[in-house]
Amino acid sequence: MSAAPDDTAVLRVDSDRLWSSLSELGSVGAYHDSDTDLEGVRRLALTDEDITGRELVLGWMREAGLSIRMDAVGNVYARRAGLDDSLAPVLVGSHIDSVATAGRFDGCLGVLGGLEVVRTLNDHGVSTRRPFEVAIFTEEEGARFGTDMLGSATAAGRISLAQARSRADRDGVSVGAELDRRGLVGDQVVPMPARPHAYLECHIEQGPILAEHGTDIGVVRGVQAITWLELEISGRAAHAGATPNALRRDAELAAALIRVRLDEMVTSGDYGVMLATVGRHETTPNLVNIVPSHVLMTVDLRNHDGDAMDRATIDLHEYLRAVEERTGTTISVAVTAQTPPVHFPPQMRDRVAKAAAGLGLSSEEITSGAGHDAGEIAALCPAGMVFVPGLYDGISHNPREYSTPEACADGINVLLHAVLGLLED
Ligand code: HGY
Ligand code: MN
Ligand code: MN
Ligand code: MN
Repeated sequence: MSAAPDDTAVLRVDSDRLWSSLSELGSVGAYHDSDTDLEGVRRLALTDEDITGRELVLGWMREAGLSIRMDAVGNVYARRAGLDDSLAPVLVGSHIDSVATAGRFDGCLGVLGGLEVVRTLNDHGVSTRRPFEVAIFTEEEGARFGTDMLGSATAAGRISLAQARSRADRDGVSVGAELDRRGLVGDQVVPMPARPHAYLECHIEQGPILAEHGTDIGVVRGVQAITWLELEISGRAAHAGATPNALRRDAELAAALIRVRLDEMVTSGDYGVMLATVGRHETTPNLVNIVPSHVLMTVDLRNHDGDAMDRATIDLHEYLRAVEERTGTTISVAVTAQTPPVHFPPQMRDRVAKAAAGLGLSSEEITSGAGHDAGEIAALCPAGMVFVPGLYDGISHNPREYSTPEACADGINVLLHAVLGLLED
């Protein structure tokens, strides 16, 4: 049993300290967002801003007495020893890389919340039977290197280290080159050599449900399936005025037909509750009087139902063939991310629900719309997530992303009390 000098049931995190950590990290990669006239955060994975953010958080972790190790894809594991240090650790964490138009909470709450749990245990001289580790996963967003949850997927073995290192950004810079250049290749191998005892991640909901219901905590039942495609549509540049319609191979027409078809697939209900997004779209030569010869477009599909997602992906591929036929273009498809739905085990959901109840907080079960590192680490050990509500319809991947100091502290108090039980398993 741990030598807890005072009853751990009364432990609470330091809300001001958590908030100031979120604010300070949020100032790294800050920019003025002209769309919202707000200060946004831009800390794409393995950029100077991400490295600066990592160094800030690693400094705090060392100050908190944590021993730092890193794996071959730059994931950080900061460890607080247990009384029996031979036992598998309880792991918490998330990511601090961001999308290009981010707020201060996505991912950061899970990493800094884990650090706040350590600081709180330290403040109260609480020792724990199991070791406790806080992870920072590399390139969770996929915003720079184009695949979702790259670091945690490599740690869990869904993608190989070679696949991870070979992912390249739009300038052709690879993950491997960046990791090597920045000295972020640790001595720990991937997939993770030893499975954690359990994993928990606190994250903002990034949607409107908890706030609409006035619920304090989301007990996450799982993560929906994700499929990312990169389509390269090749047609032929031609004069906009002199080329008869029948002779055109218009890449933009193909792209438009695909986008409308995606909307039909979503609104038809034929594929369950599905979402489709074309987030990236580049037209060449992008000039007023030339029929576009080339379009690069991404497709992001989300679906709660794995079978419906598979059907949608097959039907979309078939539709692309019909578009080629109709427009005389050729369309190449790269699948850049593909994850099935993930279901978190009842025992982890119970721990989160009980911790919330013990703190007098209301909670409800919810499925995550967004992908998370927890969805990857769930392949290694029992995993779970704690959601906190956001304001403004829970908007995220937008500088308007916001949650309150109270909601963040509630979420991390739930994380604290859920892990305290796991640490004594
Ligand atoms: O794509 C996602 O859902 C996550 O934010 N990376
Ligand atoms: Mn996130
Ligand atoms: Mn995100
Ligand atoms: Mn995520």
